[in-house]
Amino acid sequence: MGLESLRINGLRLKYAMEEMSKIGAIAGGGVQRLSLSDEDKEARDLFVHWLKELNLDITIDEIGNVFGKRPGRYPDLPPVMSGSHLDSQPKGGRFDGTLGVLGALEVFRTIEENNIETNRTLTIVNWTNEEGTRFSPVMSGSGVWVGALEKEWMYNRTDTEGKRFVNELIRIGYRGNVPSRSSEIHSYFEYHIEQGPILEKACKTIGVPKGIVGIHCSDIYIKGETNHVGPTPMEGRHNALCAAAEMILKVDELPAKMGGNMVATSGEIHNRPNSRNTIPDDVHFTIDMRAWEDDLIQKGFEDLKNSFEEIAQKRGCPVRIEETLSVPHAEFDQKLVQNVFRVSENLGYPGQHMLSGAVHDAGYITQIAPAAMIFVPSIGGRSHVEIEDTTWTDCEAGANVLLHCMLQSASVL
Ligand code: HGY
Ligand code: MN
Ligand code: MN
Repeated sequence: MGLESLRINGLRLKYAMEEMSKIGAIAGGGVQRLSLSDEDKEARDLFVHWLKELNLDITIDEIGNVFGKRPGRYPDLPPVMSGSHLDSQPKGGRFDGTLGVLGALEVFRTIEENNIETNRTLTIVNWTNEEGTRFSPVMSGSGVWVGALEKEWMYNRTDTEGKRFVNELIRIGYRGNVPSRSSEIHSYFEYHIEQGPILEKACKTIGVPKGIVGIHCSDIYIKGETNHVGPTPMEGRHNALCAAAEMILKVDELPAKMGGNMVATSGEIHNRPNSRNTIPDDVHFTIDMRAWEDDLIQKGFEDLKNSFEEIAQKRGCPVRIEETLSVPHAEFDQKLVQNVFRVSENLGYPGQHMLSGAVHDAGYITQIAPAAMIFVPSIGGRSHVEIEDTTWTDCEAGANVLLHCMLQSASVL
């Protein structure tokens, strides 16, 4: 059988997805596997079990990234890598990240059962804490691996209960002893659901992003003065939650003011003492800004800082602004992007060039190696929600594209 006619096993991929979806399953049909939780550990254990079945050479690094290697004919050549993440959003979907890990696993299973020897080594990876919801920031496993984030800084990040990242990593048994430092790789492919409406609207099967938007995350802390809500006159109050409310509206209004393709969101807020009859004096909220144009993000952030200072002064509520993450937009390797598009069309799947508005570990990988992504449609353009869905036919199509992209790259000497 020529390699051109090789296809992955769609049913086996569906079965693996369904097995993984049982871990952290929630009532609405989605999953909740927050990074370094018991559910994350269980998902990792199942992944490692599947890697062992394939006799892969498994390593776990100091930040918990899990790698499985299938040696090629020339093991000294830099490998071809693929993977994504098994952690999820709170009340998240079954496909985000998991499809990229188990899609790559299905590619490895297909290659193994057909006894295919590749020139280059193939590596599969599950990156730690891609979602960055329990421990910010996003993409911390790949960020440390490429050297964009400091390992010690990440170790000391805490969740809302004050638990440290490193302690939770040790608790679930995934602080490995291999240094988390990138090694040379030939090419990286990440398979993922689109998470937006473009492919469905265009009736296309495979999305081929040319890159990923830049992201800027910050944490805002406001101090007010607490008091009883009844006897305290309205005049002279320092209500930290009211200051936050005004600031959050500035965030929502920012993209229209800045133009370009910017989006800006405040998605998380902590209000203390959070009592209906006490004036709030301590508020922490987050900002997530994204745009293809990096300077737009910077200008937007300066604009917000000015407005926040004005609001803080007016309300007598001092504000502290902490920049948590700033990652410039990432451009994928043009040759690999063209390969993904060509492979899709050759397999009979209509392709669509696009941009990624979600961030992915592949963005960090562009800092050290050629990378590209493969998207499949999200039903209704819904993601980070329990009803996130993609048809099994599309899941199979994307995995076939991944298979042939990896085989092609792994044959290059
Ligand atoms: O935030 C993101 O775009 C990703 O889902 N972590
Ligand atoms: Mn993802
Ligand atoms: Mn996500």
